[in-house]
Amino acid sequence: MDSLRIDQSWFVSEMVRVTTDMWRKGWDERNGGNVSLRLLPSDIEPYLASWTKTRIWPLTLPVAGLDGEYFLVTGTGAYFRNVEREPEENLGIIRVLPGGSAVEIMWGFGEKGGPTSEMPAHLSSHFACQKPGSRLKRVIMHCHATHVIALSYVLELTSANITRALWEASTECLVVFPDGIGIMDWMVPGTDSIGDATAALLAHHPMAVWPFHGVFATGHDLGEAFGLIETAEKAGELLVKVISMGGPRQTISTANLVDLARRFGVKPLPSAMALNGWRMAEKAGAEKPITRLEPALVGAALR
Ligand code: 2HA
Ligand code: ZN
Repeated sequence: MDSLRIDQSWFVSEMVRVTTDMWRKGWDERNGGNVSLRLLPSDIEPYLASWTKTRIWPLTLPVAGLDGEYFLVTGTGAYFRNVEREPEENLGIIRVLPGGSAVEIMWGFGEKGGPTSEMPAHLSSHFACQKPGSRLKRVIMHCHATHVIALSYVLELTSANITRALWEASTECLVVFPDGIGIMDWMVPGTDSIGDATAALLAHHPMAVWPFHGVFATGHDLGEAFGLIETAEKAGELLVKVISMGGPRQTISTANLVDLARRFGVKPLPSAMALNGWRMAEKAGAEKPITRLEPALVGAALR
């Protein structure tokens, strides 16, 4: 009998499809973006016996509470454009080792590769999203959704304001993400601290924005996480166009949002409902310079 082909499993096929779609959307240039999908014992059981050559990959941020869990993850430096052609080079399956300070690479990532550089944000978020008694959110998805990033340069950066702006930009948004979108300050990617901050936001919102960088979404499956980003990004594109046409002259009102929530039986994020519309950020003036590095600081950073 032929051995089971893991590249034909539902999880590798679905991951290939979603990363390819993300690349076609223009959300994942070069090695931008990363996705992780939690695998269940029933998913991996048929393949366990074939994974004989495994490698250890240390993690910078030990994650407690995920011992023994398996994840299908995009690779560090992997180009989403290449996933379809070479899944075994660009994707891999890891198992979290006891204590969470390293993972075991079971399959994939080519000869020497490993999981995404954003592993701290992925594993911390998987841990933060598992809530006893509720269906497991198996997916964390990061990408560079163009219009949402563009908006982070002009909107006032609070979770309530970004949420409200996107809710007003397209009628379906409040129904698709009633718990809103979280936002944090700009931080260096790939670090343990951005991982902690992301996980803290994703415990309360299905999506989070990294200003001037991209978005993180959660989902029970890959399609749900993709759909969330697709919806936010569509609203983001509309809002960029509306702002470019001189700003809205009319919009979806608070009363309209209340009616929507009632009709679809959702409880919208109270802080976003409490706003009277949304705001652009203050223009950076002399007192509030945008980040401008002093020559001495640049020198110190490069030494
Ligand atoms: O994996 O998108 O944030 C490349 C990135 C880092
Ligand atoms: Zn990124």
